[in-house]
Amino acid sequence: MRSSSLLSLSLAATAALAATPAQWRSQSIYFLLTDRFARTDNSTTAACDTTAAQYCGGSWQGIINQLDYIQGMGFTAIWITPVTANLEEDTAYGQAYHGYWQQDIYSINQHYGTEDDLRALAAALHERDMYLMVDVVANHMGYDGAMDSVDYSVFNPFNDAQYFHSPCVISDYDDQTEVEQCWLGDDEVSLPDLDTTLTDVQDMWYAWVGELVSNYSIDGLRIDTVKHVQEDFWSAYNDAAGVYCVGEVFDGDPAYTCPYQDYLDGVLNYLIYYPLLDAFSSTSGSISALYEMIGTVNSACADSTLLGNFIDNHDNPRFASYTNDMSLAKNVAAFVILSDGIPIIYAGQEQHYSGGSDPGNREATWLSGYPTTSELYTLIANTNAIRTRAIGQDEGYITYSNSPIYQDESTIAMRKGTDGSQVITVLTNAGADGSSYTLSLTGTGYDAALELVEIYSCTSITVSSDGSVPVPMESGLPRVLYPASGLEGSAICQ
Ligand code: ABC
Ligand code: CA
Repeated sequence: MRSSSLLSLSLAATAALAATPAQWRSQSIYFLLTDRFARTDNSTTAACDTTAAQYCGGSWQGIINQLDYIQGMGFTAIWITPVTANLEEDTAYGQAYHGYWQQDIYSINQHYGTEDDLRALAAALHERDMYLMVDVVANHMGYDGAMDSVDYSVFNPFNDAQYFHSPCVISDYDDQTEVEQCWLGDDEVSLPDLDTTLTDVQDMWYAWVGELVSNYSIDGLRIDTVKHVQEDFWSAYNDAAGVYCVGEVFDGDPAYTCPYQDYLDGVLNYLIYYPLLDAFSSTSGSISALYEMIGTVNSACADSTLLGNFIDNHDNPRFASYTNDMSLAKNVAAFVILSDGIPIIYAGQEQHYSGGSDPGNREATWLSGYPTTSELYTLIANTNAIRTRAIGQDEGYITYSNSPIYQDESTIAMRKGTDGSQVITVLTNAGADGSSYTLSLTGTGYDAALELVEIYSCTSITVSSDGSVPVPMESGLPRVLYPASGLEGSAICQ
């Protein structure tokens, strides 16, 4: 007994990368629904009808099998959906294939594999120096049936009504008391809302989260439904987890969302999400609103470099459902990766998936056959590569506040990184029909006569004697500049 617990302790110590906020800042995350990314049998043809909302057979072992595909895009971490055991019924909204309808927090969801498979996933990631982020839910459990019909005895450990708020529906999202104390879901699938102000409930969650992290060598957590639990619950939860936590506060208002960063290491960047979507989902989107929000987030949030950036996720229609213009998809992906914060790309985004609202946005990735040559796969790989290069060469890159240096009706340029090795990103919503012209860009901080490389086209550019940079714009494509000397010895444009 004694020696085996010592053994597992030492195994955990070598396996876990013990990831702090500072360590996560420089990561790049690939987000996937375990049920929808890859199957144990490596099938690329197994049917998966998103509308049917049933388990499609994705597994933890399947993820292990496809780590080359993920790492090949330059990702250093994955975020997987919740791992706890969920309700088993086929509800009015289908099965709990997404994992957010938990009933037993001490058992894992066997549809995805065994406990050993989950441990093997952590180990396989760590072997590649990659991190594992797991999604966790503390706000609620899940039940197939109406709010007033819940049989609380099915829950483990919260097996009695005393652990929950009395049933009521969140009807007014401006009423924070309702948002915290009433229930998500509806009378088809109710989400019994835990009374997270009770010491008993808090103690169970804090103990549970610490055990989960150490049992499975988890490096970070994505926390669900953060705005539905009182703020002061979260500091102790984050502490008990002992790893970087990024919370989901589904709200685009910095005044509402930023304060949660005083209780959790980071939050998902719903602040940038809305203006980013607007700016690039059409050729008439507002660049200035995006430009402005960059500054607002910088001053309103405690640390913009610990936010989680995204344009696609499983709750919102995919970017490509708004526009099929590939150049716009490239620009928006470049923004997600090269602005402040930790990039998060959602599985299928690299194959230009275009599913609409939940459940349409949860396509099975395997149906594409994991091609590594598609346009966005390559664009994402190149963009992660330049970010990783800058992080490696410039100690100040990752904490440098991304600074917008130029805007016009269709263009935004941003600078990130300290003098001499800054990355300049020039994005446009001109679209694929956009004209070819040379943008004379000032304010980059580059010295006159410096040799630069535009990393997507591998074009050499020389900074003019007056310090301006002639940026060749073409067909609405994004442009990323880096000093040529900084690329020597790398795989970028050599
Ligand atoms: C199921 C079915 C769906 C069906 C639905 C009624 O029931 O699958 O087909 O339409 C899980 C599953 C879902 C499932 C739900 C409910 O459970 O994944 O498939 O839907 O059973 C998280 C997760 C999400 C998860 C849950 C629940 C929570 O990411 O995948 O869903 O564990 C709210 C929550 C947020 C939650 C999201 C889905 O709902 O706050 O935590 N996500 C407003 C509100 C937000 C609200 C949002 C969407 O609407 O303020 O709080 O999110 O309903 C901006 C504002 C925002 C505003 C938006 C619309 O506009 O700034 O505040 O958001 O301008
Ligand atoms: Ca709640």
